[in-house]
Amino acid sequence: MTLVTIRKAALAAFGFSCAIALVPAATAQAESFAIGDITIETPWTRVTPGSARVAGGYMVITNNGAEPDRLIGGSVEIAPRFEVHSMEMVDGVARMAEVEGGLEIPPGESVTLEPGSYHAMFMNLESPVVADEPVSGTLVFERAGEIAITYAVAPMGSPRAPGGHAHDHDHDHDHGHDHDQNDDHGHSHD
Ligand SMILES: [Cu+2]
Repeated sequence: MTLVTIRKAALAAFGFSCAIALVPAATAQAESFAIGDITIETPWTRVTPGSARVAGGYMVITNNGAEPDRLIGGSVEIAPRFEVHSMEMVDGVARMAEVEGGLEIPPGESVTLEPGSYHAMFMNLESPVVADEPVSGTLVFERAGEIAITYAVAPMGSPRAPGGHAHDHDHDHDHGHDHDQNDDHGHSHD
């Protein structure tokens, strides 16, 4: 009887290690990422015209912890500079600006980065965003630290993540400024 018990235990251990070994393959195409108390869902960007100098990065960031955290930086493989921007209407004109001190992610809450709102901005693109070529990068959080993520690629000008992610807020994005579609929205970054 003792022998049988041991063999069962050995089988259980074998099964367990197999399950662990499968995890990397299963998550290779995942659209969500996590580090510490932070989860990042569905990072996405958009195909850019060949002449584009910037591209936007969008995602939903959730803080599952009890303390506030901040998105304070990041990087992407296709551009030397990564910024976190806000966008708001000022006297009928859309203005965007770098979020000073990082974008706060309050405990227990989610912050959505999306066209027309907060977004990551890839500055001074060295290569365009191309369909079906996900963009690798990192995000840096004040508390949770640095995490590697991958942005899925939506069509040029798409208002939402590829794959029909139901996030269809009814913002008025058609306010005539050129951030969403064009390559240079008047920033004077060098
Ligand atoms: Cu921007």
